[in-house]
Amino acid sequence: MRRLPDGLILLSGAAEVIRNGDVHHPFRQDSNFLYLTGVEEAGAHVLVDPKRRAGILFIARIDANHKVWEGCVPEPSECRKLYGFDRVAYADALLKRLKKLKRGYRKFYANPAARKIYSKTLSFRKKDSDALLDALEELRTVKTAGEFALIKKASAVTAKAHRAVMEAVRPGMREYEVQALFDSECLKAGLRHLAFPSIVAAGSNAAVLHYRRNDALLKAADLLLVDAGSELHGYAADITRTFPIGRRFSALQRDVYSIVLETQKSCIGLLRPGLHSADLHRHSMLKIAEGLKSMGLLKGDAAGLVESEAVRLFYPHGIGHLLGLDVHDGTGGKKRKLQNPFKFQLRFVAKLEAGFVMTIEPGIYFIEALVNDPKLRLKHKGSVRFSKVERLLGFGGVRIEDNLLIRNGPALNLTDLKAVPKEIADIEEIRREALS
Ligand SMILES: [Mn+2]
Repeated sequence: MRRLPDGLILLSGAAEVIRNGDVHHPFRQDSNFLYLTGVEEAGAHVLVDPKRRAGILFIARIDANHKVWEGCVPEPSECRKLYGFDRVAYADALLKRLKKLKRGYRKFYANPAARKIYSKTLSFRKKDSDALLDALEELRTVKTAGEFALIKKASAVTAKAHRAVMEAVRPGMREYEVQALFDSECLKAGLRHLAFPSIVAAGSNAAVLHYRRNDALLKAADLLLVDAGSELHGYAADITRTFPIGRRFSALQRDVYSIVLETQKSCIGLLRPGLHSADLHRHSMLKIAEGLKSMGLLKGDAAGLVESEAVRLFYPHGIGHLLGLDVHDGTGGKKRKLQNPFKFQLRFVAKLEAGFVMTIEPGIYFIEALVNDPKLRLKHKGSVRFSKVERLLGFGGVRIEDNLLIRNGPALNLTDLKAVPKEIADIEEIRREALS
């Protein structure tokens, strides 16, 4: 209301999506709608009337058939208590209400779902809708104590599920067995949705950044990368661990893992309000460039390897992202927009603020599509020892990811490192016990 005082604000929740025939996809509420209302049921709308300083929640009126097949949903009186709205009505009354209210307003701020449904009743302008989405992105970026508590709980459950996986993995299993274990640990804790499909990538599959096939065999000599997170009332956790499927890291695995771990810890140490995400990312690229140099895979000075993006052949993603109702949360709205001062690509460009929750997740991968790309080979022939790198193409990759709260002073790591360690000695101890 403060941000957009001159117009009527209307948001519709997400619609149910058919999977096939009579079957729907599991329902997930639109994140902006969830942020404003907390309503996780389909068929809801919210109307904000700044002139009367009123917010009204509209919920679906369900019929007897719905009650027979799907069961009941909360009545308006229960919704008032559940969601903290003074006024709750049925959605079939919304059209009439809009017709009455629209005379008092010249602007209508609506989200895309509401524009689709009510474009015959109200005249929407794209510009106004964009202003609404921008205001919401701006609001959602700094987390309140309540939001933080939900992310913290999701992160705690996620860490425990990762631990269960680390203790249960055996050579000869399939990736989907590991996925089933991770997912069921979250479900058993009452967190019924995952923030994204779990990535369980053994050996060379870890070189696929968003690998989803999850059907390969686990071999003792390989590493297993698990990137997965649960969701609580829409708030996501996102943790990655990479560990040996056998008892120990090989010398090569240890070298690669150590570079990623040192990079991750070094980046976490830099986190503070005011830090530019581009500087943070550049720091991670430098650390990885230095590490790959020490392994004899890159040559030249580290700053030059960052500048030429040679290091991106092995680390082709960002250092992290904001975490919230979307696992890749928005970066703060127009008000926070900054230039990327460097030439390398970057999606997350912002100055960190107290109240941001973000991931720190550097990685090193040996990706055939990059290593064998003729243009990249030509461009980087002076700085990449391709003959050595080619021998590592079956390796896969290593990524280590924790969830952090930015605050005054050192950042708070939400990932319980006792539950799900990342030091080599601690991981090997768990693996040794698991396989003995
Ligand atoms: Mn992530």
